[in-house]
Amino acid sequence: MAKTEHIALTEYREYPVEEMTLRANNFYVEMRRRRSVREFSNRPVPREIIEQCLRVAGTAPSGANMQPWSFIVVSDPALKQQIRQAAEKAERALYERRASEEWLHALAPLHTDTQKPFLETAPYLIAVFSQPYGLTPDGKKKKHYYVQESVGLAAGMLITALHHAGLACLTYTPSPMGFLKDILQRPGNERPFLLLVAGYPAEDAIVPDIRRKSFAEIATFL
Ligand code: IYR
Repeated sequence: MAKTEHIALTEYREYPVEEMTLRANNFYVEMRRRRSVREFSNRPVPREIIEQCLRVAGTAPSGANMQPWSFIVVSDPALKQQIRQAAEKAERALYERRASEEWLHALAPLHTDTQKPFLETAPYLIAVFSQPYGLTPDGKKKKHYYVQESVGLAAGMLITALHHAGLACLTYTPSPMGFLKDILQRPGNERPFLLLVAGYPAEDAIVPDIRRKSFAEIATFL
């Protein structure tokens, strides 16, 4: 077994506690403004911004450092149209047949329905794929570990990076979403994980008046 060299942790930065407190507070204030948006502007967004946000996602921790993700950025109108048509077909099956009453009830505050115009309006659809296994240069399968967790972490960092840059996004998971693999012609070792819709919000965008859980509800110190 080849041993990996270890190197000094030169990039870590410690801040004085006061500064650390300020940074933590400021970041919370920044992040709590994030909302999932379903109404997008068609204003163009420079590709470099999306590229940098994807670089951030690529810094996520992953099981055994396998980095079991790939990000396919779709801006081509014809592809976006195909994705919208396939997604709306899946949504019709969901809303009209597959979803339980309980599920539909949970969704009611969001006012979602089978129509997904944002899939064509937003400048970017970022399809996130997971890779349950990788392929070595000689074509052998290499197992990946904690794939869902790893890709979830990368997706969270991508959402954070997009928000931090000043863009809006929507975590969109049509079900089933195998069509993404076909339309985007992904290899056999990739599974669609989620579709992130990114761009500027529409000028008149509205969001549901919903609340986040209180701190006491989500955190316990022992
Ligand atoms: N995919 C459907 C339904 C939906 C499901 C969940 I879970 C949501 O948080 C929101 C919507 C849709 O997008 O309409």
